[in-house]
Amino acid sequence: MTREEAEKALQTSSRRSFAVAGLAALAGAGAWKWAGTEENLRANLERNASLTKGLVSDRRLAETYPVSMAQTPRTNGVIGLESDLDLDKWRVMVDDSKPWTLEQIKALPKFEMTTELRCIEGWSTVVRWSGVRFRDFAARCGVNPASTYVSLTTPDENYYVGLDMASALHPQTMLCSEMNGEPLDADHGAPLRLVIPVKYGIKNLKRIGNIRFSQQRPKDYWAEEGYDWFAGL
Ligand SMILES: Nc1nc2c(c(=O)[nH]1)N[C@H]1C(S)=C(S)[C@@H](COP(=O)(O)O)O[C@H]1N2
Ligand SMILES: [Mo]
Repeated sequence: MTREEAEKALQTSSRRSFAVAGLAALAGAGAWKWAGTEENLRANLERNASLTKGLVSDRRLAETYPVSMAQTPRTNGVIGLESDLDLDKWRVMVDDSKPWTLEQIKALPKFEMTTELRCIEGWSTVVRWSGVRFRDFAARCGVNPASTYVSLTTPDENYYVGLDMASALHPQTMLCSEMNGEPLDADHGAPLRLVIPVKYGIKNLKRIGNIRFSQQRPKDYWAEEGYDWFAGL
């Protein structure tokens, strides 16, 4: 499968399976109490992820390392981090209408991994990351069934990345709140950042403010400067 074919297959499949999941979700009570329907959605999300061998798949995991190798990466890139942040008022806004607190996100199943943060400028650092899988979060977001992309931005929208759905739902893509066992500091993206080891550092957006699901390829800060939109490894 070429990347183009894989992307097309993914889009068709996402639309179909999200539609099924969406209907199931409507039958349920609220986004928070999906119990049965959440299972369906998760199965659908996983089917999508495994369809995308040509792009990114569950079988193509980024390498993991022993925790003992973890180090603190340099602070690289502070676009969208310039203003002070009131952690008590901070929320992740989903599709401009559904706010999540850090506590709500951290109540999802905990996920930890030790992977390399790779900057496109040529350095990399092994880091222990803790938080939750993005797919677990997405499964509870009441996602528009037709969505094929995800956009993430800082609260001020000065830094923004776009992801294809398969990469967003990859099992190692996470909403990260801790680095090497400590809550993230401001420079590394407190209180919540994206960690996506199948992509270069540029996609690992710090200080998440907005998450939007869409059918159009979202704008992407570094793609606009000429870097590959996928920025995959
Ligand atoms: N908000 C925001 N996130 C960002 C950046 C940025 O400038 N602003 N730079 C990216 C780049 S290029 C890299 S390599 C990583 C670096 O993460 P670190 O500072 O935790 O090492 O953050 C990414 N996330
Ligand atoms: Mo980077």
